[in-house]
Amino acid sequence: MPEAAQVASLVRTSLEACGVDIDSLQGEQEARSPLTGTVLTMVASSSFDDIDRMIGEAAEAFTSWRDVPAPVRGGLVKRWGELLTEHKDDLANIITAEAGKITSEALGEVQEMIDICDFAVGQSRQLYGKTMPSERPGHRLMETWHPLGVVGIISAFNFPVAVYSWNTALALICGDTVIWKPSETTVLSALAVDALLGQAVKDVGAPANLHKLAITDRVGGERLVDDPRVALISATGSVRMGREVAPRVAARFGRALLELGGNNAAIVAPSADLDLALTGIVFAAVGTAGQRCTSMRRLIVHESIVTELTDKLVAAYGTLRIGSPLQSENLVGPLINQGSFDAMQATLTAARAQGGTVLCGGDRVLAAEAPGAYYVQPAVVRMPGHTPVVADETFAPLLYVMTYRDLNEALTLQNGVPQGLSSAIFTNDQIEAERFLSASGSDCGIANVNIGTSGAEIGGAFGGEKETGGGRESGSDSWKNYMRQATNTINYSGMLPLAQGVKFL
Ligand code: UN1
Repeated sequence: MPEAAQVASLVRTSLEACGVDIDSLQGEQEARSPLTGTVLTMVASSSFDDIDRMIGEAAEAFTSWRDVPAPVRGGLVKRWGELLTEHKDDLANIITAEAGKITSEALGEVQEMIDICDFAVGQSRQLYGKTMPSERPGHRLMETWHPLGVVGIISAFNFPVAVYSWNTALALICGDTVIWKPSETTVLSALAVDALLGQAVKDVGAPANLHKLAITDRVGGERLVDDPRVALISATGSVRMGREVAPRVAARFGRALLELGGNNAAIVAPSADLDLALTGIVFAAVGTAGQRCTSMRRLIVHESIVTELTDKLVAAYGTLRIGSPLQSENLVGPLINQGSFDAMQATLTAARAQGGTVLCGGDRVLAAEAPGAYYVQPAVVRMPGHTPVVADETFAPLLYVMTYRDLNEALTLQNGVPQGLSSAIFTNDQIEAERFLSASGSDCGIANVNIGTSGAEIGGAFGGEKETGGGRESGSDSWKNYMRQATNTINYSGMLPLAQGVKFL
């Protein structure tokens, strides 16, 4: 286990390298490391007046940024991507220390940011609108996409910077300005990334107020959510949070883009390559200590192979090294805090009470070495079916195993939860794979074949249905969320024919 002072010093060096003023790190809010459970530093939080001022300044900056040509706006994001590349290791250190991700996954998170910057730079030359044939002679009909306004981004601890960057890179090339409320648990990662964006803004001479960082709690977040000057709220987090945010934004006719909980399942069919499936399952269920929105939580296995697969799973779980995520041999870092550990324990108790059998894992480890940290053994629990506990998302490395007889039953189980983010099938039967991807197959926003549920690339749209909130972020045409669409009809006929054949005057 690393010493608390060692982690704090790594973080300070990395923050400084990213351009954060170390002397300014004081205030009333604690920044903790889940590696040790100790305080890394104190930080200042934004007052309600600060947040109000930030919204005003970002709204003002929008009035000039929206007129900058989109490919020139792309130049800012290009520079940001260069700085993220240069500081990839520094940022990964901070993410590891603050979110507990193993180094490889922390580097992967920064790579996702670099990738979305590349994507957004290309997109800045492709904000296409359609032209349509007009029904009237001498008329042209077309659509134009315009910048939207101030975008408020609320992000979660588990991807402290990547999901924010999907939103920000696209919002910036779309001509919007941004206010970011990061998770209270990962403010240092936010400070570093915001400092690099600030540097990029300076380097290309963009308006300084086009990005703002609001370090605040839920109540401060509500100020952002309720303010009519914020055109779009893009929020990532729990279903509970989404239930509060969505109606508040709707009440003022703002736009909301929600990426909420998942309860992601994989179906394993009899024809599956079990070794390939095993690797996909273990990464999806255990990666980021089961704390991804896309983490695999349910395994729906054909009854003919369940014993073979669970034996392999238990053996593979037995080889997983749990410990400091700074050491490359470890694959499982800590849970974010005691609350997560308690929630996992309560869920395990409920699962047992509902007929579940714990096949492996679930216990706390390394408590003597790191008394303030919560390292756990990832758990596999055999369930008799979809009992109530299976319907809830528990943000921990906890995988339920259930069985099925025919694919219809498997699909009913797969779709039989309130959430609809990610899903997968492991099969070598093409008919099954196509059925899974069809309209009557998986009801999730992400449906994969022979790949686990997590680890999506940025090029596709990311998000899900039902309680996951319906939003789509990142690739494909998600950029449209950050723009407003105008329909233009231009009359060059010299006459004024009315649509639908209406005669008037
Ligand atoms: C999240 O957990 O909120 O697909 C985002 C993945 C990552 C993003 C996860 N690319 O697992």
